[in-house]
Amino acid sequence: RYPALLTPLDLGFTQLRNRVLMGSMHTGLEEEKGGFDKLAAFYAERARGGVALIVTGGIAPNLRGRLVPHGSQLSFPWQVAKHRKVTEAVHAEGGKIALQILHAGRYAYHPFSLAPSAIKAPISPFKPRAMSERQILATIRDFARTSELARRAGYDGVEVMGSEGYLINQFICERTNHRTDRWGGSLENRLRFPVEIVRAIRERVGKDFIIIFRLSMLDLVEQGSFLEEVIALGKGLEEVGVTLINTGIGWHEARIPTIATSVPRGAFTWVTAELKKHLKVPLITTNRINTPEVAEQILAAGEADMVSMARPLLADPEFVLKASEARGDEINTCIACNQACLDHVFKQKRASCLVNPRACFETELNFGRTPQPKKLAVVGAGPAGLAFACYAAERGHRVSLFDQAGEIGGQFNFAKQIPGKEEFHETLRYFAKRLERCGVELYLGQRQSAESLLGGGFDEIILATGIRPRTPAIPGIEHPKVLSYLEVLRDHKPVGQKVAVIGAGGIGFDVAEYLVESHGERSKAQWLKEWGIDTRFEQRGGLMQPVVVAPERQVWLLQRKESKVGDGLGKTTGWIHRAVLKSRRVEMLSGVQYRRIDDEGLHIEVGGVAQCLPVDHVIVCAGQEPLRELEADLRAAGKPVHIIGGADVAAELDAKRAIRQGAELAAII
Ligand code: FMN
Repeated sequence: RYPALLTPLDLGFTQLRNRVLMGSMHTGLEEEKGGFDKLAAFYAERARGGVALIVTGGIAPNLRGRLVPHGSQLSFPWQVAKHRKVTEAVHAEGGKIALQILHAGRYAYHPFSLAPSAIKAPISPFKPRAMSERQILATIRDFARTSELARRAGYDGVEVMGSEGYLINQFICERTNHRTDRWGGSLENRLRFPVEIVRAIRERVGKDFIIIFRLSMLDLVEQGSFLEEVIALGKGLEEVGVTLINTGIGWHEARIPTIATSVPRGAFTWVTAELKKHLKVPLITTNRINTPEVAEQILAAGEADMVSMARPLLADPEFVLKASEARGDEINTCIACNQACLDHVFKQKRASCLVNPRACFETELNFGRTPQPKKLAVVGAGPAGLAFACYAAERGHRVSLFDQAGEIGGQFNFAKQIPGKEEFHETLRYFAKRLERCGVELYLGQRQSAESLLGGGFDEIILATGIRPRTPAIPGIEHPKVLSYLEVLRDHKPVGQKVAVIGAGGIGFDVAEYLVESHGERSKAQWLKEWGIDTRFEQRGGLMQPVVVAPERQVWLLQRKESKVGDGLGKTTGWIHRAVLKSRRVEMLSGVQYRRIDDEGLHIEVGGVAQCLPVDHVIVCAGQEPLRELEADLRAAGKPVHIIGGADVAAELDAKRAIRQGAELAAII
């Protein structure tokens, strides 16, 4: 099926069973009490699903290298036992696992951070201290000691985190390395730290232990590396015995998206492909590789020797197994939303996955067969209803799923039309296939009444009926130029050239992007140009002037709140949405008072100043109300009713909450 993907990789002293590496992900379990038992279950499930080599989330080699004060560290023999739980669980499933060693350098979120030079990172409030020669040598020894302990804990190797702007990356680039001793200045001096780390590790662990180096091949920051410097580092690492080189794209402080859903699939594999021309060790490529087809294409084209998939293995632990059994259409595809993974980790919460709420909850959220099969009706086939219906049917319940629309998906059907959110199509494909496989009886295009439901002989009824957009009380709100977002995204009503969007939450942003972006197919090359990524390797760090794109319309995005527009968006993606709208010259205003809507346009007041926006249309994205009309009659008839998804809490449309709530109810019903 996928011959390149499923071919083993011979590393000389050991073999990998295929070309899939599970990319490093810090999950938050590393620091939780009892978290390593949960981590063991999490990784074991991925090993069982066929991935060849797993890389753990970043673990610090010493105290000052921790990302956060209570961050995970492996430096002492007494810390080995808990790691052994993880390695044994993975080996029992026929997998391999490497420990990632990550020293945060100036990205550390505590006042004891160290870096090559005392230059504060734009994304941290703490200024680091410049490392002394003694501290540098001690840190190199710490990497070697952690590697030795990793070996003792049963790991098959380590990955040295040399990218994304962390300590090692800070030594490599002039941006952050202003030293004048033998660790700074010339290229040879700047590369000394990474090379000496790998040399020290190799000396300590012997020949038959995997050492991966995650190398920043495209920094995407000013004063980043040139291609020649990246190649020189790769060659230096080869000389001291690195086994595999993994790709890193973009420092955390870069202002270019590298993993968000709007990043095209496999957008950066050309970078690894360029390195392949110059290096001998096997190379791993990464970022937004989320289907077996994309992975196969990259490997078959010889762009890399392995592919790394991080989030796609949160979404579906059986990714490789399904691909190898020609069940690719059953894969729960990563939509790169970051809402439950990266956004959680940044808020110090346990990572999970929007499309797979079991991720990192393998010991807690389980769906065993029910001893008491029930006849269940689910009303509404949006995210909450779909998740509930599938899990409940898989547990052995008899489930009928109703929706008045002619297709499943609810609000996902509107999200999928937003430029850059096309991945939602995959979630709908996945659920359609899963419904079919688990035997849910699906009834589309018919509206259910309480009577029809009561007459159906159901034991319990689950209302996942979603929401209705809220209409704010503004004089003139009934004017024909006012449209709800559903009239735009669902009914495709024509929209004029000048548009005001009322409400700057997630939907307001989506609608604004929908209005300013063109809707044709956007090529990868075009995307790279729009973000100013130099694919010719002529510029430092891969940066060049972005190509400016003319917006399709003139749009104002307005909110009543005084806070910055977009403040409530996802931590790791909100800035991208703001940057896109800014580049499309969308006027974003907060603290807006709406006065009236008439033939002239939308009359508003901002900071005491009245003005009229001369718009053709006003699109309302001002929140929503739960739809649960059926509840009262069903309850009055004594029927057990459960309410999930937007019908339960409508404040912000939240697919993560909806799917999780559907799953959790299905686990106990
Ligand atoms: N990369 C690291 O090198 N070390 C980490 O500790 C790490 N933690 C991550 C935690 C989460 C929740 C996520 C989503 C990503 C993390 N990454 C980390 C980045 C991933 O390894 C990977 O580069 C990124 O997710 C893009 O690949 P993907 O599209 O396959 O997910």
